[in-house]
Amino acid sequence: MQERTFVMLKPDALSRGLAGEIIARLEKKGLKMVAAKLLMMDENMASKHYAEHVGKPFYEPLIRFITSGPVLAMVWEGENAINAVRKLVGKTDPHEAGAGTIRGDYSAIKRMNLVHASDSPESADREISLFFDESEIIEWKRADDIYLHD
Ligand code: FUP
Repeated sequence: MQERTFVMLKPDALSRGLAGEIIARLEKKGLKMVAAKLLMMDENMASKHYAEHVGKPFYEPLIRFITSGPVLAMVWEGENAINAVRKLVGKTDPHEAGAGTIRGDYSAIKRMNLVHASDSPESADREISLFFDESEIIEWKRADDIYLHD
């Protein structure tokens, strides 16, 4: 099933020069970037994005981190895109994330784990609309489209 998911490269990904590497992994999987925006998140936006974590012990440091530098917000589309990207990204804690996953291969601590990816269709809808207007999402075809879905 064709799905859209929200993916965000966090300030550590940009600062560490890993944006291209992470994007390449999603591209090679056959997913298609349909929207992208480089921005600084302010506290208001960060608190909306991480609303489910308000009050948890890691919340304040998380907000400080996510507002500390530019993030690259994106929408990716493809077969089972939500689950596919979560698998490529790996578990939240880099010690548990498998080798071969983005977090498993490149991150060292839980808070600075390089990338956010929606965990359900409901989160994807909510997160996409927090960052993008529908008019900013581009419909286009990859040249290899015929190999990427039935
Ligand atoms: P994930 O869905 O894998 O991004 O993880 P969560 O939604 O559970 O957590 C959101 C972010 O909060 C994580 F990416 C990193 C941060 N976090 C911590 O810093 N410490 C924790 O114990 C859990 C999450």
